[in-house]
Amino acid sequence: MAVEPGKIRNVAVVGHRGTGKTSLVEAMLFQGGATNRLGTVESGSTVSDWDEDEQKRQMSLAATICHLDWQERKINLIDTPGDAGFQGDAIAALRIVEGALFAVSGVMGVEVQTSRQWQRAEEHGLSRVVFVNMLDRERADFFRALAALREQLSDKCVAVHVPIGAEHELTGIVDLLHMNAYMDPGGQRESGPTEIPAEMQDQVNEYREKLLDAVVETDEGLMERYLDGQELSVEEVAHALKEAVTRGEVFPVACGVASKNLGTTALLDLLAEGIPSPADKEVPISVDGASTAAFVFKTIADPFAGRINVFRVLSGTLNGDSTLVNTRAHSKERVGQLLELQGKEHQQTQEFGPGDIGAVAKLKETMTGDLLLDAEREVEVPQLGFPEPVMSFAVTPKSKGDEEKVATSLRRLAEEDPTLVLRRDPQTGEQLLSGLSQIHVEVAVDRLRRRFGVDVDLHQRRARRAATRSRPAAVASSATASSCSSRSRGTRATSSWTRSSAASSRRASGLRSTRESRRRCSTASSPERPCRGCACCSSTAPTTASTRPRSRSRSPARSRSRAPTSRPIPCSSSRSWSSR
Ligand SMILES: Nc1nc2c(ncn2[C@@H]2O[C@H](COP(=O)(O)OP(=O)(O)OP(=O)(O)O)[C@@H](O)[C@H]2O)c(=O)[nH]1
Ligand SMILES: [Mg+2]
Repeated sequence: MAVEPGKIRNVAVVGHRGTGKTSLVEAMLFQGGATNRLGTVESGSTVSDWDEDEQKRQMSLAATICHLDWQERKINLIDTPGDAGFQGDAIAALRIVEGALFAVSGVMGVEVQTSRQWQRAEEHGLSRVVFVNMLDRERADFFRALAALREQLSDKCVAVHVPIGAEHELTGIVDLLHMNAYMDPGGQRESGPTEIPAEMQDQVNEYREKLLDAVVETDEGLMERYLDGQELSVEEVAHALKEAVTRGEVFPVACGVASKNLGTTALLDLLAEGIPSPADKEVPISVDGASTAAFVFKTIADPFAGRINVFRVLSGTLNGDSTLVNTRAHSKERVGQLLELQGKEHQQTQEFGPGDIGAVAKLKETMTGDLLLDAEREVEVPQLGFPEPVMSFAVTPKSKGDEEKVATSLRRLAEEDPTLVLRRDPQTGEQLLSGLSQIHVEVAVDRLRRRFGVDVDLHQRRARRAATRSRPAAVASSATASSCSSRSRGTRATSSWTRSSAASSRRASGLRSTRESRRRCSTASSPERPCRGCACCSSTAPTTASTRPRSRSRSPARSRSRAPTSRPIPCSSSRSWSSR
């Protein structure tokens, strides 16, 4: 039986790297009874970080879909990676949910990715809840974090919980909405609510008043009664809060300690009561006229099960054993068995109703970003707006004859992660792998070996012999070789690396000198006023980031990714790339 849309809550768990998103999802699954023990990131036992690479690096590298039942609602949680190199999955997740749960460190407060994702959630009009985590850590301060949220994200951020104690002396939290307290369960299941400690009464009253002020401001009827001095019931306030959260007029701020499962009950109550269901909010991607429509926001390349597509049902009910049309490929897709995901576990199911999140294996052509409809229709396929890759490396197989296998496996990985781009350089003939960061590309190489049994080496790209202005030799030769770490700093570092390596490759290959080429060239008069691309100059000109002709069609991000050189990568660890 499909779950009614009014009983579904779709929540993307987002935030800066290492703020405890995976631990928080783990705690919610545990508290909701979906699991029997509280796994930890350190021991690699969480539901979300099930991938070997994630466990090895102790960070999420891809979105994981989980679900639990709470207050007779089905809460779909999408745990997303916080690292900027893996932001593709967070971007896609934010596109298909009604609500975003922001994990924020109680020590660090608002960080770069927090602000970026907040901005994205704002663009999509998502309801937002914040969880200030890690309050047991030294220098953690809930009230400082709250002030930073109000100052840097929105002054509509308002506390719905406050901590009891601080740092190592944190003993629980107070739920200001229901006016009760939860004590630290020390990693066990949280037990029922208890009385608010008497010594906290003044502080609790102060923050409860701030909460009521924020809520009644969004509801005129309630405001009048509040100003008349009438007592408002918990249900009334909760209802008004939910309406305000749905409309984006209040952003509730919860708190706790994910790794100890403190604050999870109150958070789950808040998600169930505060985040709107698919029935209460406009569908994130509307498809006119389709009775059944689903949007694929994630593709998993499983070496055994093949391609698994994860979708959000936009309208209608998706049944197993049915046929749908892929609007991009204009092809029919036979839907076989439907799957409900819980981390890496798949459970077979018959159907998914409107608003629900599910998965399907073995579709022929469907990938991330595709729309599946009941019948062929002219519709605009929504764009997810993934960032362009900023780093490119040449990949070569360790074993001769593996070229085709490498290309096929990399294509499978790129299907799974659209921010990973594979292409062949038409000039050098090299197979290039581009990603959002060095670690992004490293992880892809690790996955090639582990999932597909292919070992590859990564190299800097060879110099391209593009038609460019020549560069004064003095500049090129004076550049010093840069290190791997300086390259990773960005555009400027990449340019200096490019200059030095292009110059050295020119020397090494015995190319004609700039003087010689000028003699043959009728257009260039001096190195300071170089030729703009005749054949003789282009063959001698070092191809640098600063001298490369600008292509209008190319985005700045793509331009930055070009770092031509023939050197092997001076990797920070100097270990073989393929042995990691
Ligand atoms: N002391 C303390 N540690 C925590 C808490 N929550 C998480 N941690 C630890 O913080 C580290 C990062 O936690 P994760 O759950 O992996 O954080 P994340 O946000 O999922 O990280 P990414 O997926 O890499 O963005 C792990 O070592 C956790 O055990 C907490 O409330 N208190
Ligand atoms: Mg994580």
